[in-house]
Amino acid sequence: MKHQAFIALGSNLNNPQAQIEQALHSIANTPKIKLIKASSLYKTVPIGYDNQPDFMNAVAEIETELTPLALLHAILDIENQHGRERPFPNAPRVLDLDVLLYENFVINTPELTIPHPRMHLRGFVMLPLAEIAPKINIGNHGYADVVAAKCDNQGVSKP
Ligand code: PH2
Ligand code: MG
Ligand code: MG
Repeated sequence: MKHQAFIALGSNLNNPQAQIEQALHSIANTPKIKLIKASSLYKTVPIGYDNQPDFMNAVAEIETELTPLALLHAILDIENQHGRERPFPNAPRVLDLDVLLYENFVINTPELTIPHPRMHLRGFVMLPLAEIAPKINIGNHGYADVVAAKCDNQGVSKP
């Protein structure tokens, strides 16, 4: 069975644009994942922990035969291939890949929460998502384009 899912990509270390572009290739080359669409790259101000470089962010639509947990493990492998380290929460990173949505599944486990619990508040997620899937539903928050319009004033711009 093929499942539609959306992945958020973020980087603010070691040539963020190249990190995101390479990660999109890695996603496309992962068995049981087909890359359907990638958003533009967005330059974004850091949210949560301010004292770090600006980010590049994007969102990808995929089709996958992986379960949600297997998909999570596949993207964590890609993060690790890029040398991801986790010194503290919201620390600067070479690559962050998050599962945003997996069909309309609602999953609440210690390892994985879908829809991503903060996505509807984050311009750096919602603007790229609304670019490629304006009418996708964000859990019970409504359409991506409507949610994105509410969080557009967060230092998100095209580079
Ligand atoms: N990721 C975070 C926290 N803050 N800010 C921006 N602009 N972009 C991100 O990808 C990001 C963030 C946690 O994953
Ligand atoms: Mg994240
Ligand atoms: Mg993450």
